[in-house]
Order: sequence, then structure tokens, then C-alpha cells
Amino acid sequence: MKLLGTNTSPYVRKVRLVLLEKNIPHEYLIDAPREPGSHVARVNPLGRIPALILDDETCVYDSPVIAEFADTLNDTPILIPRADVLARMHVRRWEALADGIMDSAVVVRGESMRPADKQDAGNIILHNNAITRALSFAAGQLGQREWCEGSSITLADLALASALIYLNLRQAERDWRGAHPNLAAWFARISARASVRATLAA
Ligand SMILES: N[C@@H](CCC(=O)N[C@@H](CS)C(=O)NCC(=O)O)C(=O)O
Repeated sequence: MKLLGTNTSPYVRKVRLVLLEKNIPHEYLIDAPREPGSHVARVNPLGRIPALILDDETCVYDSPVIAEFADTLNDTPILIPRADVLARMHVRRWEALADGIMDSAVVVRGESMRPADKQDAGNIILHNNAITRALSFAAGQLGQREWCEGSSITLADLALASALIYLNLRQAERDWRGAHPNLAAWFARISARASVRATLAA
């Protein structure tokens, strides 16, 4: 299978982390949807990345769908709990929280790319506030635990790591580590994983 994406997209990083943690063979192809010659719109009608193209040419899109599909391909490890419905809900909720941080950070980034007189200050504040609240909630939920949910790594950890890496990239001035030392300690641990390092390297 082939994964189309870019190295800066947080949604792509989440999916890459899933594929790497589960050791699922794939080809990672850099393809920015807005660049001339991009294949993305031809495979994904929404024109978005990540887009996972299966060997029969089926295109799987939207990162939660890709992550869930990839998780069913093997059990090593299981990243979305299967039998325990409450644990499953919590992992998916963590993913929604992380994706929401990404969504808001992408909006803020989009605004910042516009000429100063065209930026919507209210929209920037709205989304930055949502990120601030979501980070506080994440820190509260995490507490001093090693993993976001349960006693081993799950999609929750991979999604949250992707969101924080994106914040580090686009909102370097945001001192989330100072505000949430427990999140910072958790992030330092997860950042040392080979999968995370691989996505940061390329
Ligand atoms: N909900 C989607 C969001 C994907 C998304 O918005 N990706 C951005 C890149 S970060 C994109 O492809 N935007 C289209 C563009 O840049 O033209 C997912 O989780 O996969």
C-alpha cells in the first residue's frame, strides 16, 4: 500500500505513526495536494492528505478511518481496544481531542498566512482558546499515567503526540510544556520512540 502525505501534516503523522508502530509495510510518498502534479485529488475526491492507497487501488481517506483500518491488519500492538467498549470510546475520544487541536491549529495557521488586514482576529482567538482548553483537558486526563489510556500504547498516544508536534512546529511560542509539566514529561518519553523519531527525520 501507498501513503500520500507531507511531513508537516499532523493527520499524516498520526497515520504514519500507526503504520510504523504496527510495522505495516507501505510506501510513503510525499504529495502536497496544492502542488502542481499532485495525485491527491485523483485518488481522494476531497483532495486531502493523508490518503492511503491499497494494492487494489482503493483509496482510504480521513485519518481516523485509515487508523482504524490499519489497526485491524494485525494485533501487534492493538492500538484501538476491541472488546472493552469503554476503553475503545476513550481512545477514540482522545483521538477526537487531538484531531480537534490539529483542526484549530490549522485554522490559526491559515489565518496567519493571510495578509495582516485580511486576518480574522476573532477566529484566531476562538481557535487558540479551544487549543488551550483542549491541552488543559488532556493534561488533566493524563495525570501522572504513562499512557493516555490503559496500560500500553494506543492510538490516543499517537494522535496526541502528532498534535503536540504540530503545535511545536506552528505555535513555537505557545509554552504548553510550562503550563503542563506532566504532558511535557509524557511527550519527552513518547518522542524517544523510534516511530516518532522516524517521522521527524523525514
Ligand atoms: N479530517 C481529515 C483532515 C485532513 C486534512 O485537512 N489535511 C490537510 C493537510 S494538513 C489537507 O490535505 N488539506 C488540503 C489542502 O492543503 O489543499 C483527516 O483527519 O484526514
